[in-house]
Amino acid sequence: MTSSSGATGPQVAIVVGSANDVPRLDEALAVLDWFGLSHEVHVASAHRSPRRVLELAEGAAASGVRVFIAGAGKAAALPGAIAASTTLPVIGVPFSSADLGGLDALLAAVQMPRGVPVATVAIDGVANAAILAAEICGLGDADVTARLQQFKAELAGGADVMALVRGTR
Ligand code: AIR
Repeated sequence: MTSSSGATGPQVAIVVGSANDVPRLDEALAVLDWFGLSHEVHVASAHRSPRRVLELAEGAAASGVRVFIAGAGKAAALPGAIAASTTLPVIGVPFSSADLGGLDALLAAVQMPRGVPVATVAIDGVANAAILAAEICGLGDADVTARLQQFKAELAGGADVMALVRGTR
């Protein structure tokens, strides 16, 4: 997918730690589509495929990516590993798991050392991650800003976020 700037990369690069995480992204993809933001999903693990993570992080800005969404469960080093190697903002999504309910991933994503921030959303908060990505992209894009204004007005009018973006209300 190409970005509106004509660069080769998407506006939003999404990275998850396992192919098993991909189905969790459903709400995020629907939100990004509603905002008209191009996106790509990559599977790369900070522990299993660290070189791939580095490659994605280092190559993104030059390809036109504006923001990362990085989701992982358990010992979720992925958002921080990406943030370590890019100047782009990174939104972390801690995924829940059966053992510790996602608290492990939440703490791993949110407790970043000074100097390497990750904007961490709630456990499994993929829709908010996508909305935050739209807000970041909207800083330099009047079309996205207009869509955000519409979005806020719909929320104030009582709209359900996912019903709104899926066009089912
Ligand atoms: N994970 C993968 N590499 C490092 C981490 N923390 C995470 C994945 C997934 C969980 O471990 O993001 O949520 C379990 O992965 P899997 O592939 O065993 O199902």
